[in-house]
Amino acid sequence: MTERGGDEAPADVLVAIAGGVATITLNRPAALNALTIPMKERLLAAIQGVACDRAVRAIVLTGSGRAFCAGQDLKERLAPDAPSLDEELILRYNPIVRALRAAPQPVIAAVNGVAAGAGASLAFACDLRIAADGATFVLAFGRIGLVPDSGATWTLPRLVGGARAAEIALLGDAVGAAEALRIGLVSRVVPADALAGEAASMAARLAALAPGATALTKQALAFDRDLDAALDAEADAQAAAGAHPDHAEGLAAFLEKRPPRFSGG
Ligand code: LHQ
Repeated sequence: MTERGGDEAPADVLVAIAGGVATITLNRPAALNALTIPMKERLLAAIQGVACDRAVRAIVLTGSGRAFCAGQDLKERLAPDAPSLDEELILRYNPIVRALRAAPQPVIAAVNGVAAGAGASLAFACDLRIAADGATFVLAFGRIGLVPDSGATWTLPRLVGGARAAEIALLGDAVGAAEALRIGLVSRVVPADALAGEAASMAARLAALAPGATALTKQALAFDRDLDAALDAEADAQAAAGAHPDHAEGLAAFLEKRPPRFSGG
């Protein structure tokens, strides 16, 4: 396993790479992994770093301790020289969301506990969400006189539909794991002590797939497309995937009843 951290990066964002899977862990548990400016910069660097690592074929984003991420560190906002809100979004949050969406690898949010504010938005921006049974999602913005950000106004209605998104975003009530599963906000809920294993096993399955086709599927599933654009994009993606040797290898493996050996690239 490759560990990045220690001398190379402060420990509030950990990156571990093993078996084609990069696990990025928000690691500021005493503050429920609330995001400071340097932590956001390290998170962006971590995502960008693993996104361009050809050995990485799936990414897991999770938190240490009892929270996934409590969003913006609100104490930092009280500093007299705190950047303006829009500057903070444009310079630091939006690039993180874009990096999650632009990464060719699928990103699994392993939501181990509370995901609040921009912490919930980060989970919404991932390709897959699995949750511990005690996890909650809180669009806590209204409580501090802010509006949902970091993509949540765009991702949440597309994940759960407009009616539920309006309740979650406007009322700000915590959505528990069981409710999140019921409304399609997450695809799996497991006992807390099984979450890391579940995420690792899902990531390992993703990592064994043809990476080019997986990247194309991720792009094609981007839910900002209208149907016509999606149909065109599916055709383009299929042409690109089909032209890659991994497609021929996958077909051959199926016909020969053996596991595929994807070359990637
Ligand atoms: C925290 C935080 C936190 C600092 C817990 N900051 N310390 C973007 C643009 C720019 C700026 C503005 O924001 C944004 C986007 C956003 O993310 S805005 C939304 C920010 N997040 C929130 O409003 C959530 C605030 N936190 C909470 O509501 C609660 O802490 C939750 C519901 C997450 C958890 O509640 P509890 O389980 O009861 O835990 P707690 O409240 O006791 O927190 C434990 C510790 O973590 C505590 O520290 P302490 O030293 O007292 O033990 C909290 O102060 C600290 N903490 N969230 N966001």
